[in-house]
This record gives sequence, C-alpha cells and structure tokens, in this order.
Amino acid sequence: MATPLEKWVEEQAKLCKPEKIYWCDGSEEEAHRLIEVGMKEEKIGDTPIFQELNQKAWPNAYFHRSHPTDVARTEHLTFVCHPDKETAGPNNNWMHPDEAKEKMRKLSEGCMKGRTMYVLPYMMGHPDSPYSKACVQLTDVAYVAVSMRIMTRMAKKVIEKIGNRDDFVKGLHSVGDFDPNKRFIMHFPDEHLVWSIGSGYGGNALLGKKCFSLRIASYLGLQEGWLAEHMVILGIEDPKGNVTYVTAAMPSACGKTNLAMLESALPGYKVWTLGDDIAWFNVGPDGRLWAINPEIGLFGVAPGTSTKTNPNMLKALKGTKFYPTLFTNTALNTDTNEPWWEGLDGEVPRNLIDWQGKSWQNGQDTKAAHPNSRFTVSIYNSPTLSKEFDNPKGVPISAIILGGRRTQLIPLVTEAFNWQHGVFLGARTGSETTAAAIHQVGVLRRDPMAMLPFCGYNMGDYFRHWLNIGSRLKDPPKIYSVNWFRVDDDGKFIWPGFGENIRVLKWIVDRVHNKVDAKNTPLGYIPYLKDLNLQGISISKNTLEKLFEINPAQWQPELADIEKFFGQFGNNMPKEVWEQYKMLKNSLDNGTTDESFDSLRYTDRGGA
Ligand code: GTP
Ligand code: SPV
Ligand code: MN
Repeated sequence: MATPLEKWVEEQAKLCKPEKIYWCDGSEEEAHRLIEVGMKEEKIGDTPIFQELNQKAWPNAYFHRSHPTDVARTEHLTFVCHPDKETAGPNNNWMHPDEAKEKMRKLSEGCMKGRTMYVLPYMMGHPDSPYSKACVQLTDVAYVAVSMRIMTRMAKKVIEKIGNRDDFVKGLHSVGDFDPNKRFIMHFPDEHLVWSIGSGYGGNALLGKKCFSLRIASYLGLQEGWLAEHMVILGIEDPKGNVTYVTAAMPSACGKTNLAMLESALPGYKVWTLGDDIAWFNVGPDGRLWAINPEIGLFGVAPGTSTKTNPNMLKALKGTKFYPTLFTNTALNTDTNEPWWEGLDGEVPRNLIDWQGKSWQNGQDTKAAHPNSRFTVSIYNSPTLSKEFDNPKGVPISAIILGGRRTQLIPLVTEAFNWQHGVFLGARTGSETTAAAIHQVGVLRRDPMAMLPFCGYNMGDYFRHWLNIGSRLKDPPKIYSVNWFRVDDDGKFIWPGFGENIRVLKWIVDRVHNKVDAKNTPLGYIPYLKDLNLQGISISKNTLEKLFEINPAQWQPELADIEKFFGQFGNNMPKEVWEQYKMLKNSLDNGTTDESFDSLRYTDRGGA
C-alpha cells in the first residue's frame, strides 16, 4: 500500500511529467553528486547551474548564476489563497483557492518534461521540538535541492516520521521556463501547501523558508497560539559571562544577518548567533516568550559583507564544517576564480565579469554583483554559533527589537512603554524598500514587524494576535525600535553601524536588567547620554543630537501615513492600537512649542 506521501508524489508527477523521480536523503555524499550533476548536466540556457570556485580560497564553494529576470522575490506574483479575501487582508494578494489551483494546474502541466523531480524530505525546527514541522518539497532543479540541504534539516528520517500521515507540509516547485509572466507563488494555508512556478530564487523557490515558515506558519500560529516572525535570534554575553537572548525584526536587506553575527566593538561583550531570518515563538510554561529558529542555514546578502562589516560571516563563508556553500549572482574574478561583490575587502580586481557574465570595468555605472546577490551557507559554519542552537526548547527572550531602514525621522533606539505600546511601535514601523524584492528601491512603505510581505493573514488580526500573546506572558520581553540608517545632508550614514551596534544592544541589556534609567519622550524611552557607551568612537554632539532628534513638525506626514495604513484594516484593527496612535499624536502635538521641543533635544537631557 502506498503511503499518503507516495500517493501525493505520484499525483504531482502525473501532472508535471518529469523524466525521473529522485528521492533525496540529505546526505553529504548526495550533495556532492547533485553538485556534479549541476556542473555537467543541468543548465539554465547553455550555462551549467553550478561552477566550481577557487577551492583554496573558498573551500566547498560553488557559483550559481540565475536567469537574468529571476533575481529577487516577486511580491506582486505572491498570493495567499484563503477561501475568503478578508482572511488574507489588504496586506496580501488574494485569489480563491479553486481559481488559483486551476491556474497552477494549467501552468504545471508537463512543466518538468525532460527533467528530474527531486523529492526533498526536511524538518523545519529541531526534530525533538514540539514546534518542528515535517515537510516535503518537490522541485525540478538541483540548485534548489542543494540549497534546501543547507537551509533545512533534510533527511531520509523525515519520511519515516511522516509515515502514514497526510498532514505533512507540502511544497510543489518548478522553474517552468522562467517566464516572469507565468511566475506565481501560491499559498494554501488550510492545506499546508505551497505551489510555486517560474522562479528559482530563494524566497520564491526554497518553500520551507518565507512561504512555509512565515506565511503559512504565521497563520498556524494564529490558530494554535504562537508566533512566526521575520526575526533574528541572538545571545548577548556581557563581560561577566551572562547571556541575554533577544530577537530582532528588520525588513529584507535591513541588517538582520549582520546583527546576528555582530563582532562586538565593546571589549568583553560577545554576540552568539541562533538565527538570522526567522523565529518561531511560543509562550513557555514559565510565562516567558521562547524562540526557536526553524532553519539551519544563512541565505545572506553578499554586497557590503567584508572583514570590516561582518568578519564572522567571512569566516563562515570560508568554513568547512558543512558542504557546500553557494554564491548566487555575485561578480567573478576571472584571474583567481573567486566571487566578488561591492564592499568586499581589498582592491577591485582587474579582471571581473559581472553577475550576468559580462566583462566589467571599475568605475562603470552598473554594479558588478547584483545588489541582491546572495550566499547560502550553513549556520554550523558560523564561528559565533550559540551552544544553545540545537536545544529543542529554544531560548527565553528578554527583548524584541523592531527595526527599519529610515534615512530620516526615526531615532537610533527607543524603548516602548509596555507591550501594547510595543505592538503599536511595530505596527507603525516604516522602511525604505531594498533590492530583496522586485520593486522600486528606496521608497518608504509601512512594514509592520518586517512582516508586510510575509504575514499569511489579515494584519489587523495579526496585531490582535500579538496583543493576545502579550496578555499570556507573565514576564513579557521589553520592545525596542532601532534605526541604523539615518543619514546627513550628503546622504552619508551618521551612525557607524555593524559592530558598533553593540553599544545599542548593551543599553538594551542594561535596561532589561534594570541597570539604567531612561528619558521619557513622546515616542518612548530613549537613553541618557551617560548610559550610552561611546568610548572609542568619535561622534560629534551634533550627530548625537541628530540620532535622537524628535521633530514634531516632521512627524506630521508620518502620522498621516500611519493613519492611512491602519485605516485599511477597518474593523480588524484592534482599538488598543488606535489608542496608542492617538496618544502619540497628542503628545507630539503638545510638544510643538519651542520650549517643549527644546526639552526633546538630546544633549539637553540631564540625567548625568
Ligand atoms: P534578508 O536576508 O533580506 O532578510 O536581509 P537582512 O535583514 O539579513 O540584511 P543584511 O544583514 O544582509 O544587510 C543588508 C544590507 O544592509 C547589507 O548590504 C549590509 O551591509 C547593510 N547593513 C547591515 N547592517 C548595517 C548597519 O548597521 N549599518 C549600515 N549602514 N548598513 C548595514
Ligand atoms: C528576504 O528577502 O527577506 C530574505 C531572502 O531573507 S528570501 O529568502 O529570498 O526571502
Ligand atoms: Mn529575510
């Protein structure tokens, strides 16, 4: 008798008509074979999907060049197919499940002809965690099969775990013919099914990641009383050896990976990595919020990564613990056969080809590496991996940081007055768009909790769910807003960022442990100057003022935009969030006189 899994695979094969079906076991030996297949047989156009890189400089590393139209997530082609539109909410593209399936069936008919269908059994989460999920993805590219091995716990054992059950998480993926007009990423939350065609790019194709672990898992979390979030998890060790665990949400390409692997600029402090993109939270029996990372890999932005900004990532990329490491759409140094990207250490190599394989000259007005070029590397390669990483219980969280990319307006750090205020602070967060998705870059949009593209249901209900979780917590984490990206009149970042962000983390840890007071402002609490350790960096009084400036006049368009955004959710929007909005508006309005504005100036704040 065939198992439900076997039957499901057979049905999909009938539709997609692959030449053969290959069941992956997730072993290293198999990964070597798939890399071989990708270097010799599998091609995009005429180019093999994998190219071996200089193994001396970059052990176990391979290069992949995507189809030129397939370089980032495509939010406009991503749908969440609940039976009714209201459950999906104004934050999602919606299609009725019947219509979506019909469309996908037509597009998938024979889509794997002449290709191999890889069957990938994998776990999201540690197999011993009650929160982990058994999943199976079908795909027709070795690049996706190998990437899934790096990003998830892929193993034959998962098939036994699924056994005769039918409730495993299902993913059907084909690159089709890469035609952007036939590209769709469809989610069927009620069936735990993701169906994706036309793209081989990370978030569109590695279906355990954004599709399942955020869009579908967030909806499961709503039903079952937990949270799936676009957050890093890290431990901050102080000079006495105490570790405080925090999480941080930041929109795509806004600094999560860099924060998770931060090399501390403050002596005695150390950051331990538990996750760089996704966190699943549950309320523990102790009334605390606990977090696990369902992934085991890092799918990170290459440009900007260097020994100055993120030395730990470079060590991970050159590490040998886990096979293999992939580079996608970077430039290539043709003299040394090494990957290259803007921001990497050293001189710009003389002989480079760009991410599309064309010769590239320094000073040219296009980028050599695609701005969303990425690496895929195992978290086990990371020199900062936390010893708690494989603890199925996860870690207890003391602070939640909610960030965005804002060149203006938003202070370096603010602490929410309480959980409800923190939910509002997350809900009102805006961020300037990045190259992680296909859209105009640098446009301000609301991106609550960095979940706008990933919340698999109505965001009004999502805010309500956050409030409900808070009311179940005996000891809720403190909530913070951060912004590393404020710029001066010349467009230069005024905060040094990266390893220096530890100064902000230290203040957060000090606040969590009630070691320091803070200044009350309309936005929340901000640090007294004396409590922000700025030793070893030169930062002018003027810059500091700018980093914490709260200008009520500048806040008027922001308030209007927040009000408009919240308004979309109608009756689904919790009144508690509106109340917080009104409180902020009132306190900013009352702060418009010169005198009270002056009291908001950073350096005028006594406290010393
Ligand atoms: P996703 O993988 O898309 O979810 O992105 P992410 O949030 O993990 O972003 P990541 O850490 O990869 O950073 C994206 C870009 O922001 C890179 O080019 C970094 O160099 C840059 N960046 C990260 N942290 C900082 C910072 O503190 N200051 C400045 N100025 N740039 C930063
Ligand atoms: C993001 O865009 O937030 C990423 C990359 O982390 S992807 O997996 O493609 O979503
Ligand atoms: Mn992400």
